[in-house]
Amino acid sequence: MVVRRGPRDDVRSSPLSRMVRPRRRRVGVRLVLGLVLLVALSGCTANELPRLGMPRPITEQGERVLRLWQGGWAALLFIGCVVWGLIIWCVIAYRKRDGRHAPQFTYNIPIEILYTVVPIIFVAVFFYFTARDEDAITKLSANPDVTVEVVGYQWDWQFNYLSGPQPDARTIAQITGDAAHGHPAVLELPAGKTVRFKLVSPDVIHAFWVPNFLFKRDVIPGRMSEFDVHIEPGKEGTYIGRCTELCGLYHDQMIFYVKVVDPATYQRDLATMEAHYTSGGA
Ligand SMILES: [Cu+2]
Repeated sequence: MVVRRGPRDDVRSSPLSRMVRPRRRRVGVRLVLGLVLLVALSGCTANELPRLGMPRPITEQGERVLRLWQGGWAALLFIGCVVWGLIIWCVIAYRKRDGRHAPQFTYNIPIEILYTVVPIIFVAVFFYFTARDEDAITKLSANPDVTVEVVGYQWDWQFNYLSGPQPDARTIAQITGDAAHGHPAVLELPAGKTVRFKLVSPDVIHAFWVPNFLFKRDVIPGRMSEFDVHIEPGKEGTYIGRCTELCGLYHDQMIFYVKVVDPATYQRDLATMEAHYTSGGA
C-alpha cells in the first residue's frame, strides 16, 4: 500500500522545520525573560505587584482608592485580552492562503451598533464606580476625632491642631517645619481615628500629598478645602508627605512627615505640645 504524503507532511518533517522548533522555544524563553526584566525595571517587587505601583494604603479611603485602581486594571486587562484574542484569531484564521480572501462585510448594521454600544457601556460602568468611590472618599464625617489646619506656604508647612472641626475652633497646638535646615514638620496622628484636614495657603497654590493616603489635594489661597481620612488601626509608622504643585524656587524643600502612633501616645504627646504652645513656644 502506498501512502501519499501531502505537502504539509513534507514541511513538518523537513530539516527546515526541525531547525524552526528549537528557534520557537528560544523565542518563548526570550519573551518570558523580557517580561521578568520589564517587571524588574518597573521597580515593582513581588509584594508590590498586586498593588500595581500604588503605595501601601494606611487609611480606609486609601483602601477604597486601591480597590478602584485594581478593579479598573482587571477590567481593562479583560477587555485587552478579548481584543488581542480577536486580533490574533483574525490574523491566524484569515492569513493569506491559496489566494482566498476573508469574507468582506460592509454596512453591517448589527456589528456597527455593537461596537458603538459596548464602549458606551464600558465608559458608563467606569464612570459609575469612579463617582461612587469619589463620593465616599470626599465625604466628611459628622464628628472627626482630630482636626488639623494645614498651612502650605513658600516653602514649608505649618500644622495647627484645632479644638474641633467648627469654623470658630481655636488652635491648641502648632508645628512649624524648617525643612530648609533639615527639620521638616512632623505631624503626629493617632491610629484608628478619623482626622479632618483643613487646607489653607497665604501665598500661592501648593498641593498636600501623603503617598500612603493615596490622596492629594490642592492648597489654594483664599479658599479653605477640607477632607477626612480614617487611619486604620495597626498602621503605626512614619510616612513622608510632599507638595506636588510647582510653587516656586524651593518647591522641592516642601516635605513633611506624618507619624502615626497609638492613641495613648498621641494623647500624651498632644498634651505636651499643647502646654508648649500655650506657654508661647511653637
Ligand atoms: Cu509647594
